[in-house]
Amino acid sequence: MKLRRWSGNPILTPSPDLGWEKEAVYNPGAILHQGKVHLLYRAVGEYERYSSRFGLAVSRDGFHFERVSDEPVFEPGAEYDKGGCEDPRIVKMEGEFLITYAALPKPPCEYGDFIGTIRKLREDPLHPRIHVFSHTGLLRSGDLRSFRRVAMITPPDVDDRDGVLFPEKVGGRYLLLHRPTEWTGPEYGTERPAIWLAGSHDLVHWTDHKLLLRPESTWESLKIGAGPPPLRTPEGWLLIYHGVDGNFVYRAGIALLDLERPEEVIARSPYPILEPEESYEKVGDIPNVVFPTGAVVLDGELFVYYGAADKVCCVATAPLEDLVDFVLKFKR
Ligand code: M1P
Repeated sequence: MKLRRWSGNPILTPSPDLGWEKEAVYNPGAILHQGKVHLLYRAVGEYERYSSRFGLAVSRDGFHFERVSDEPVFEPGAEYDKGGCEDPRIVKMEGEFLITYAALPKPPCEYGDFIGTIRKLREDPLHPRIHVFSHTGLLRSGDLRSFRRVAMITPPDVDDRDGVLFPEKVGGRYLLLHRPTEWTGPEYGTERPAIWLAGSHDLVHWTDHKLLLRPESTWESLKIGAGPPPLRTPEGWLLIYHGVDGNFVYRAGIALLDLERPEEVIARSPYPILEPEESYEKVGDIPNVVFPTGAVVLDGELFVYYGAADKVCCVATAPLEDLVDFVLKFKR
């Protein structure tokens, strides 16, 4: 089973009038709030530093979005995110929004020539990428327009992004999915960067790290990372994630986790549910990328929001029940 792209994709493209987002808008967090889908999107205004910030757009139907402001709603500022703020994921707990994001202590330009790499990738999609060091940061917000930094919540010495909170406590603890790049090798039980699960009582101190999913199929052989926050369904937590293959193609996969014991994987599809096919997914700043980061359910239909080719925001949908039935075909 595949997600169905909206025929009107992309839903958000860079605005040439807004200097801070004129080059790329992608990898958006999503949540339903006051009857509207809110998209907190990553924005890039120039390629020299390639530093990202967040903008906000809203929609009543999940397809047609309008920007809330001409200004970014959140920008780099702390020691641990002064190089950039990327790939937000949103949950609402105890009456407040909690946002995890990739926090860059140094901007991408300090790791290499980003604009040069983008130019070369247009000719050769296998051209080596620039790897940028990041942590997972946590924000609180009451309205998604103003934010308060809580902490950096992954270990300071580890490159660790794709930090994603569960939308509710499980077994009395907050739960976090994350992807520590260096936790590979026989002592970690995974040869490639994988999705780990951790628990916390205060959202700041995270312990009990467990390997949850490691790359298995060829299409995810290089690394995997969590996508939108897991969705509660009667059958289990539905987790959409991204997988990267040896040719740097990014696809979306799906798994189902036990509701009370999410460290137990009930089912996992060996097939991706979305892969780059359309020109806006194949050609952009980074070619061949679909990168899901947000999901909402409207009248039983799952809307998955994703970044395409690190350039634009898109949406693809599926009946939630059908997706659960699909993944249950691949029980563990
Ligand atoms: O360029 C594609 C993606 O590459 C990285 O993804 P991952 O989380 O797998 O390391 C990130 O830089 C992501 O933002 C980007 O879309």
